[in-house]
Amino acid sequence: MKSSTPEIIFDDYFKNGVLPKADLFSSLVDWADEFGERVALKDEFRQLSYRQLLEEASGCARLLSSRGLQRDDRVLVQLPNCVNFFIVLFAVIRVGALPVLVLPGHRSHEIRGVHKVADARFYIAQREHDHFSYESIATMLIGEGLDENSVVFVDNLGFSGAIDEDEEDAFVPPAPDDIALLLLSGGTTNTPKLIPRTHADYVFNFTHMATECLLDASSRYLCAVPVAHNFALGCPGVLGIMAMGGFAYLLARPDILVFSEKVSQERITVTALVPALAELLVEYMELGVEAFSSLTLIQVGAAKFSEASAQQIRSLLNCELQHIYGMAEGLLCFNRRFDPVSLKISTQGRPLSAVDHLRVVDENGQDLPQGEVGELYVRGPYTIRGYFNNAEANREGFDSEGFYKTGDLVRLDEGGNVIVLGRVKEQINRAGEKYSPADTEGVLLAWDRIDACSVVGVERIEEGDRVIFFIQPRGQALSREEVCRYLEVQGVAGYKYPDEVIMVSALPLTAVGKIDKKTLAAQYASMA
Ligand code: OOB
Repeated sequence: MKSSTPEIIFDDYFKNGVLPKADLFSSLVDWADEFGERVALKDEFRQLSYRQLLEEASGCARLLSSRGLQRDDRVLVQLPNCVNFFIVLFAVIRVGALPVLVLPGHRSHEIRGVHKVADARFYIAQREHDHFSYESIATMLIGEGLDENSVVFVDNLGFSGAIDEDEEDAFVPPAPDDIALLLLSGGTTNTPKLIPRTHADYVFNFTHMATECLLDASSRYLCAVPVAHNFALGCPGVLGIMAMGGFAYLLARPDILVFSEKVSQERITVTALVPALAELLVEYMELGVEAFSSLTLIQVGAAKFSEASAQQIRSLLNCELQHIYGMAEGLLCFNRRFDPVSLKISTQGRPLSAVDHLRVVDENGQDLPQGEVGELYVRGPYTIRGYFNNAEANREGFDSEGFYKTGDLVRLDEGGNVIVLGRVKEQINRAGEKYSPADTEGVLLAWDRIDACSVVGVERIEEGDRVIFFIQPRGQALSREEVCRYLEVQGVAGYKYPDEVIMVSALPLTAVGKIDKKTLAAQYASMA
C-alpha cells in the first residue's frame, strides 16, 4: 500500500539518496547473515540469536498467511515487551500486512477506537499480562465483527521451522516507500490517529539514530518503556541496536528493582527512559550506584525532563545523559555525545537529519525571527505527510507545503538546538503517555451521573501532567474512586485515570461558549 500525498519534495529524498532503498524484513535477513549466532533479543523466558529470530519470524509469517492474513491487511498487535513482539512484527511485515502497534495498557475503549480507523483483519496478543486478560478485548473485537479465527494468542504458538526456499517467493517484497507499520498518535482528538511509517523512513530513522548515538555491536540495550512506542522501537531503540549487531533485553514491566537487577546481570550499556522512570532511578541510585556501573548512555525523552534531575544523574553516574525530543510522527531531536554539557542539560538537542526542515511560527503560521517562542512545524525525510485514513486530521495537522504542525511550543537557539517550552495542542502528557482530554470527556459525558465535565492537565515538570477532572454532577457528588471504577468498567486505560476529581456547580465558558480550561487550570493553581 502506498502512503498518501506523494509530493516532489518527498520523492527528492530518494533521488538525492537521503532515504535508503531498504525494507524492514530484508534488513532482518541482512542482520541474520551478518550477525548470525549472536544473541539479538532476550526476555524473562528465552533468548534468540539473529538467525533464530529470522527463522521464527519466517515461520510465524507462514502460519499467519495460512490463517488468511494478506498483504495490506491491518493487524492489531498488542504485546508487552517480549521476544514474541519482534517475531510477530517481522512476520506481519513479511506478509506485507500492516502491524498496528497498540500499547499493552490499552483497554477495550482505546482498541475499539483504533479498530474503527484501522479496520483490522487480525488481533494478535498475549493471553494475559500484568493481571489483565486480553481475551476480553478479543471478545469485544469479535462483537465488532472480527472473525474468531483472526484472533491469535501468541503464547500458544511455536514459530520455528527452517526457511523453505520455495515459499520465500510467496511474499512480494515491498517498495521502500510502502507503509511498513502504523504507530499510534498520542492524539488531540477523540478519534485515534494512525501514523504510517514507510520502510525507507523507518530504516533511516533507526539506523541513523544508532549511528549518531555511537552504538555498535558491543552495545547492550535495556528496553524498559513499551516497545510499541516509537522511542523504544526505533529511536534508536531495539531496531537500532539490531542494525548494529547489538543485544537488547526486553523488560515486560518497568519495575525499578528488576530494572537495576537486569542492568547489572546483563551488563547493560544503554537504556531509554521517560522522565518519571528517570526520576525514580535518581532516587534509587542514591542508595548506591554500583549496580549501574555498566551504563554508558541514558536517554530521556517523551516528556520534559527537569534540568535539576539531569544534573543529578550526571553527578551520580559516570554516564552520558541524552535528551530526546521526538514524536511518533517522525522528527527526532537529541543531544549529541560530544556536545558541551551545558547544551545537554538545557536543550533537547538538534534534529537527526541535516535536511529536517524546522520552522517556528506564530498563531497564523507565519515564520518568527530566530530565538522567538512559537509552534514548531516540521518537514523532513522521516516525518509523515499525513495520517492513515483520516482526511480531517490531515487538513488540520499539516500546512499547504506539507509541514507537520507539532503543536509544541519551542525556541531554537543559535546552534539550532530545540528548547521545548510547552504546547499549544490540547493533549495530556502523563509520564510520556499522551492522550486527548476530549476522549475521556466523551466517556464521562455518557454517564447519567454527570451533567458536564472538563479534563484538564496541569503541567508539572517533575511529575508530568497532573490530571484534574472538573465535574458538574447530576445529583450527588462523585468521589475519585467512583469515577475510576466507572472508567474501568468502560474499559478505559489506567493511565487516563484522574489524579484529582473536583465537583463544581458550573463550568466557566469562553466568549465563544467553549469550556474555559485556562480559567479552570488557573483556579486549580490558586487552590494549591
Ligand atoms: C515521543 O513520541 P510521542 O508521539 O509519544 O509524543 C510526541 C510528543 C511531542 O510532540 C511532545 O509534545 C512530547 O511528546 N515530547 C516531549 C519530549 N519528547 C516528546 N516534550 C518535552 N521534552 C521532550 N524531550 O514521545 C517520542 C518519540 C520518539 C523519541 C522520543 C519520544
